Amino acid sequence: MKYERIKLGYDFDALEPYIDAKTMEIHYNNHHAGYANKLAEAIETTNTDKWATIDELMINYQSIKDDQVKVKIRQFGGGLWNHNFFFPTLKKDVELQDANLKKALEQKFESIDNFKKEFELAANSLFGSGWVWLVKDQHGSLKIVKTFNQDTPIFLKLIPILGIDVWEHAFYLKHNSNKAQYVSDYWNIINWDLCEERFNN
Ligand code: MN3
Repeated sequence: MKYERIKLGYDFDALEPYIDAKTMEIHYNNHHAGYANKLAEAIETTNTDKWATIDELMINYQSIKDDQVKVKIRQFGGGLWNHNFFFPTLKKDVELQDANLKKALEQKFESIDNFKKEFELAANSLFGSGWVWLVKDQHGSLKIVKTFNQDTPIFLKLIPILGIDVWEHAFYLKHNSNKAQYVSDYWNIINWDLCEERFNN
């Protein structure tokens, strides 16, 4: 397969009790694999040789002529890209270091608590399926953005720092309809070291 899934890099139960093992297993083995497989199927007869990576594909696919293929790349390529970004962002017991990202967050949102409040508000108010992201724009400024379905922030020329999957499949087994609890649990499983790296790059 040309555009590959990332390895999960941790056990399904590594994020317990915030995300349960069964949810992680289904999310990674079924949903994520499904996006990768359906993308491969969708581009079987389309020449994507010039785009070696899923990043390049998602930034450039609009130049493909076939509208049906474009829709599928948007959906399944987006799903592959978003989850390749999301899973490594999750790790327990990592503190936000007193470094560049923290300073930028405080500058933009006044405090980390305030950033969390605004991020949670965006996630809890997202209607339907989608994602909420902390991104850096082309001027280096931080902002919170939503994308719907499997649209990616890189398509909008934004550099994602972290993101939360607010599709029901990401939380429903454990949290049921309590999306707000899933969103607030998320703060316990952020790999802030990776976010710092993304911010500095
Ligand atoms: Mn998902």
